Amino acid sequence: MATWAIGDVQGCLDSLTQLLEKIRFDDRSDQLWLVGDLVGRGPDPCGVLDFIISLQERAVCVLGNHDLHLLATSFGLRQVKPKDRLSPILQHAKRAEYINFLLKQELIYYSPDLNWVMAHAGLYPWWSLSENLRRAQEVTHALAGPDPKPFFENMYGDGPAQWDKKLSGWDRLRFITNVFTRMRLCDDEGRLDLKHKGAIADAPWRFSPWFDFHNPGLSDTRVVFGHWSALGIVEKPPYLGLDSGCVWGRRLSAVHLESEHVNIISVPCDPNATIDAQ
Ligand SMILES: [Mn+2]
Repeated sequence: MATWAIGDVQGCLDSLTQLLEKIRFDDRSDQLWLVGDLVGRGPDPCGVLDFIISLQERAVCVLGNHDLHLLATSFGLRQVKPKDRLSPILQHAKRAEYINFLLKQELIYYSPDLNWVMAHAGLYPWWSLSENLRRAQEVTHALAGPDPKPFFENMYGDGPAQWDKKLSGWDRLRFITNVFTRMRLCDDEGRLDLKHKGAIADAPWRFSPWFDFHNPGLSDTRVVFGHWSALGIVEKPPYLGLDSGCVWGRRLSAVHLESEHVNIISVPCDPNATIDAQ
């Protein structure tokens, strides 16, 4: 059996299918890790969700910002923008199945056996692995609880910018959610910049990628993440960024997690698949 992690799919079912053929994914024995943003701006979000749901325990997902945006929209808290191809899900007869599936997914997944951990945007460098896992659980409980709507009513916002262990209530859950699903840059006091999406060279003064800050609390665990398509593949041990811009017509990438050395396998993607790219 093999375990493969796959970058941000964003509703690009054709690219996912081609990549799984290329890596000879066996849905009877292999396991698939998906770094989040399963849906978003690509053409077939329902097809992607149908496939992942069909894999049952052979697929492991973490939620990305686009997945959370879909959930907020499903609770009537946001309008669907044309560039977000979410209407096919919201208008589908299986809408409830899709939404309930996403509400049960985690923000972080950790395999002690493989010694890999996965989060959509990354891990907060000032939290140990166990602190990252515990804090992600706080959000998971809010999503999986009897009434997730208040979480989504309070989810949007860039503040608080800095962690304080005394943070409580929605501010605390919003900071945690921003770390795991939106973070790209931090400063050396742990403040987040959630505006910048582009190249590292253009980052605001004093801010650097979160993976540039050494985290002694990770020990030798490796981290796979997505979310930052402008960078393409990031290989900075113990960190591996897998968002190679599939939805922008670049590539969809996979990595075999049991291998000691990182060996990226990818397929080219359709530059006409997204509305923005047309
Ligand atoms: Mn994202």
